[in-house]
Amino acid sequence: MEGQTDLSTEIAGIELANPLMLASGIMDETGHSMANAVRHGAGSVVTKSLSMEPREGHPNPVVYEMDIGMINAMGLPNPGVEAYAEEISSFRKKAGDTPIFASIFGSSIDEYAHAASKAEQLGVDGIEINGSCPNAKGLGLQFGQSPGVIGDLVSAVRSAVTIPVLFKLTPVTDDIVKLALAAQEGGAHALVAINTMKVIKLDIRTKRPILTNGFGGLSGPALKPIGVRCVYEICSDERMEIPVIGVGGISTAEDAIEYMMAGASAVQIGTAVRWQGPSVFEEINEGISSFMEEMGYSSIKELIGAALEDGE
Ligand code: RRO
Repeated sequence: MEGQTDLSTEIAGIELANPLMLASGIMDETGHSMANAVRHGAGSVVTKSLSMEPREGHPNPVVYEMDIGMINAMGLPNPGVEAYAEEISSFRKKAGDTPIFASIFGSSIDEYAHAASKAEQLGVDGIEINGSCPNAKGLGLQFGQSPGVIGDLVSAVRSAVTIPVLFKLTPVTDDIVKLALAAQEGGAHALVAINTMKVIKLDIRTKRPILTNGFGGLSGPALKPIGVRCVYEICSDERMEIPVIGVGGISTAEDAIEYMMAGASAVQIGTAVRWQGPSVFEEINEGISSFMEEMGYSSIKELIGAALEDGE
């Protein structure tokens, strides 16, 4: 509770003190940095994407920054899920039982399931399946653009763990609702919409892409209307039963509220944390509370889906 306003929400039976989550891939390399996001007001965190084996990622340059957003092609660098055990326990020591979700990926459905099971053993509260990284052949999008593959992937991960399973969707598709329904049918407890948009930035002097990987993923303000549209489309579909977490370009309370009115039950913040630091969580929580007071909302749950046809 913040003043008169109740910011608490729930995802797949997991209680969140507020709807703001640290998105995967930003300031989540250590238990300390994730706990710092919580200290500054994040209601939960997502780890960087973890695989069974360690990965170095792509060589520099891996990031291109613009006013309208940021393009990254990190290439899924991570120390491997088992090596991450100390980060989870350091997070627990500092942030208590604040929910932590492990983002996982693999090069096969079996590897995804195996990584999810290892992550559960480390004591995380839920799994976020990353089937949507645009930055490495064989490690992301090909698992997340076909409804059939999504269904098989989600059900394999569901069978491998007992904790809630979230599926993170790509915007690189002509029908995100179809992908969302496939994840729901596979047994996902919740969806995360969206990962970054596949883009390219060219250097007109060298006539080559600026990032070593060529393509990259666009995040930040330019992604927001795409993310809001995806959440709105998914949540407008009568067949959808599971909650959706909105992500893409959130840097203000207004952005977070817009996503929630489009149907999101919680939101993730990444690029704004990188640009402004973790205090952005405090600012956004305060902004949401002020808006709720001004508009006469007492629980944030009243905002969820308020802009949809059958909303309030
Ligand atoms: O590591 C990355 O290049 C990366 C990942 Br795993 C992802 O899911 N989304 C993204 O934009 N970059």
